[in-house]
Amino acid sequence: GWCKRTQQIRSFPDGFLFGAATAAYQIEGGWYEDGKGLSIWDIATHTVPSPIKDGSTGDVSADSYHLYKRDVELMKELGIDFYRFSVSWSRILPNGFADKINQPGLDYYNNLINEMLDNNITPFVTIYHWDLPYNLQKLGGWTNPLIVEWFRDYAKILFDRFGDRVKFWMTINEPKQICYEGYGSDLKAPFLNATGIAEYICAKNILLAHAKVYHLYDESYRKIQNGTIGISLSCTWYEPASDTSDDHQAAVDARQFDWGQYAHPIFSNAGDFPAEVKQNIALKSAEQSFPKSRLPEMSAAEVALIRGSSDFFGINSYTTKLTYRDASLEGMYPVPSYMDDMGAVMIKDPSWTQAQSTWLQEVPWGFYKLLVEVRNLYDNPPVYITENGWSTAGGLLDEGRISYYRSYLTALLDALDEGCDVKAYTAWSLIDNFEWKNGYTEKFGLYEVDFSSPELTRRPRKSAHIYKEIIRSRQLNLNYEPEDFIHEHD
Ligand code: PNW
Repeated sequence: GWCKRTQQIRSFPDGFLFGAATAAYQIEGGWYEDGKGLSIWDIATHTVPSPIKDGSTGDVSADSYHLYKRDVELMKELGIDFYRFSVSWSRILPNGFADKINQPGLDYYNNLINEMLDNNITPFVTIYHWDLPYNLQKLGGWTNPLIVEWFRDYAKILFDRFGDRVKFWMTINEPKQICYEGYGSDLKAPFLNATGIAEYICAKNILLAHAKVYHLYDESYRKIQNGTIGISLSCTWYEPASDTSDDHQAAVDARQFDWGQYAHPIFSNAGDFPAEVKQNIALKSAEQSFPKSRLPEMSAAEVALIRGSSDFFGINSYTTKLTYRDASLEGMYPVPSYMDDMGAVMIKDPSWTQAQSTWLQEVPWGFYKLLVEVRNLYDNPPVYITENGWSTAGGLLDEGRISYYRSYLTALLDALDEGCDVKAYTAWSLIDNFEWKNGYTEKFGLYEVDFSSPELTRRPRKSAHIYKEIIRSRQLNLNYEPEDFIHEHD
């Protein structure tokens, strides 16, 4: 079981890496500059009426397209080992296809990478973080199997142009959010909302696209460029709401639908979609008179292509949900649907500390259980925590974020003590940014961005001082107080 250590100072192992992350659409701005093409998020934020909570856009955001040198100053000040950022596909390939490469787009990322390297910050590049070229969405986006080739063509250009200096690659950020939130619901662009069908087609295409790019790197670039490449999955911990076997099975199903759907094909020995996912969807499909399962099958060759196609397990983890089975909820979800297929109900525990984001609560023991479960299910793969963070409404004195980072890093240290092979930790996010449908109403930054100032001024929050000391000392000291911060900002 999980038991929070009371030790006040604990050390991270030698070689453990600390970083911070962002994503292109959330920080760059420069949405229509220097030949960039439109992405699905440019289209979404310019739709009338706006689907975004505060009606905002990423047109300018933190303007990292122009202020990247300032961003690198922040990285240096924090002392992070690496910075995880994403490349905007349509900045490199305005039409999505590899026929026309946009030189100013290449220049931007070359300048950013070189500036980081000059300051001893290791670049960690996410190839795809949700901003699909609109031109490809018109052709169905991630539901069109041809995207496997389009994505491979795009990734090849990044390896060719940046791979001499970039040694850490992530193919795709959070397939579940892309497929379920974007295609199975209207939570993310392109708001397709075709649940029970589209998210499963997307899932298979994403796994194949990821695997093709992994093998491209493995076969044609690794020898020369000597880097490492993997994928990141968003992993929520689902805790049974009671001790009944029904609720235990509901929690297993929720985990398998949420992240097992992507992790099992890549990280398990058997490969393919997990049994729970295949069985649930096949059963429901039959009941609903579909001639075959709505979950696309994988051929033996596809299973083999995907299995083992990641050098590390990238985990984005934020929170935990209670899970139960309720047979009387028959008719609660649309049919067919992803939620109905899963057959579990997820709720928040009101006693857990709540962030500004409704979905986010502080549950460090859930993070610990998740890491141990990943160790158990997938033979202890090398794990990079590629996102973890806390939202507030704003302000520089962010005690809630400090408590969250400290409790989650404590859970991480406990997992290391249990033999989990966690090699890196990434804070989300370096700076405040465009939080998708919630616009600028939720702040995740270690640094505040003053979006009302023409300079888009960046200022360190108290949590930035705390994180900086953790990185400097390679230790978690629960009693550390940054004196200078308190004098500066009283
Ligand atoms: C991530 N969950 O999404 C995204 O990668 C970021 O772009 C985003 O800004 C950040 O988290 C904060 O929302 C999430 O299931 C996906 O709990 C899933 C979850 C949380 C965040």
